[in-house]
Amino acid sequence: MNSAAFLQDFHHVATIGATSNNGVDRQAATMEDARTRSWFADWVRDAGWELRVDGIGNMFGLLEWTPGAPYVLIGSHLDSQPLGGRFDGAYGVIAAMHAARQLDAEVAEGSAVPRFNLAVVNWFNEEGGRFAPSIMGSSVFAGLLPRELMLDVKDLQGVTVREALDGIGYLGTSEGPDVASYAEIHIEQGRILEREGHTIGLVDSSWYTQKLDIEVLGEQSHTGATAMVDRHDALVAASKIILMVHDVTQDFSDEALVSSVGQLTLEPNSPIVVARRVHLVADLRSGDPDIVKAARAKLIADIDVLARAHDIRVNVKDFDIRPIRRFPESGLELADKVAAGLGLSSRRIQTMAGHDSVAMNTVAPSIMLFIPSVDGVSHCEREFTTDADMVSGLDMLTGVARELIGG
Ligand code: HGY
Ligand code: MN
Ligand code: MN
Ligand code: MN
Repeated sequence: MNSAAFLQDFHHVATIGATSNNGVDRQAATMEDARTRSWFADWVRDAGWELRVDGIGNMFGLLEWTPGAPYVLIGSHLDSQPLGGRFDGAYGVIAAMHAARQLDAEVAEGSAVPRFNLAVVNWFNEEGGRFAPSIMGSSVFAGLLPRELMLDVKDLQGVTVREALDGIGYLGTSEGPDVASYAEIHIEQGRILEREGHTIGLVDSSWYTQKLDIEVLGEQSHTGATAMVDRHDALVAASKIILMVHDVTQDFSDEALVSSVGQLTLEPNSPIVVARRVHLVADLRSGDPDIVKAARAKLIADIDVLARAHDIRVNVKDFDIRPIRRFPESGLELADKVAAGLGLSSRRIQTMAGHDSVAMNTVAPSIMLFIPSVDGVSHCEREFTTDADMVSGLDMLTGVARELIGG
């Protein structure tokens, strides 16, 4: 395995869309995303693999060893959050490319012809920062989200997914490969592996998550001339709702429920105008679906009381509901064996963050692997993972993919 070439590629891609604080800003279908996409496309073509782009901008590099056989698919996503980290997603794509290059060389030298072919993937819009929901490209590929509807999703400037993908030349027409199984490696984005001193996480399940799309409608007026009794200030009401979303976690045991409002838009957003409209997105997640449902019910009831008290309207819509998904035991046992063979300390772990593997696991047996995040931080420029752990993860992914292709 040429880990130096892998690290060189990783640190090169980290310069694309780099921010001044060691992060990256490569939101889906922006020019920065387009630059990593052309890097991926050139690399795949130079490797002599077939490049395909499907109808929602997912990019595949296909290695066909056994004509007509389905593909083991390995990869992740190159798009990032605004002011995001260099590792989230990109690590998994570049590790998949180098794992595939290694296996391609082994097949070329070896005698055994693999049972399955191999493909690498860069999923479109896993992050959902610009176009919601997240995990969009893999969910369309898995048939969980309708492509036509997703192509009409707009960003805050009113640009649609279709226009943005077409604008960067990645609104493809090909079909993705027929998938036999899927494997993905990703940073943990939490602090369990680091705290316990493990190198590899074997993801056995994902948390129940849902978003609430909240629209607060008050009355626009002059911040100077309007008497306080006459104001219907959407931003004051929205501020109380943001605190409700945070405080509802205290109704449950420590860390059983996590919730935040991460996105807020304000109209008209002028210093001397009382706000007319505020749009919020709340993100609720738990390992127990009943906890999310109970928290949601309490929020809806409390928001209703607040709206009456402030004589304003609040519209709440359920959005992006994801059930708990369990990964197959056979994949966990396979990964366990590979980790042991490599002498890498591993443990089973749940993921609170969403991943493309969670969508893929609905259509093909999937294996999701983690490597440690320093301080457990992610979705921020301070995100960090050591070269040593990245190389261990690359060895791990290569070992798992070698088993899955069945040479
Ligand atoms: O949805 C997620 O949790 C992922 O980070 N995009
Ligand atoms: Mn990710
Ligand atoms: Mn992410
Ligand atoms: Mn005036």
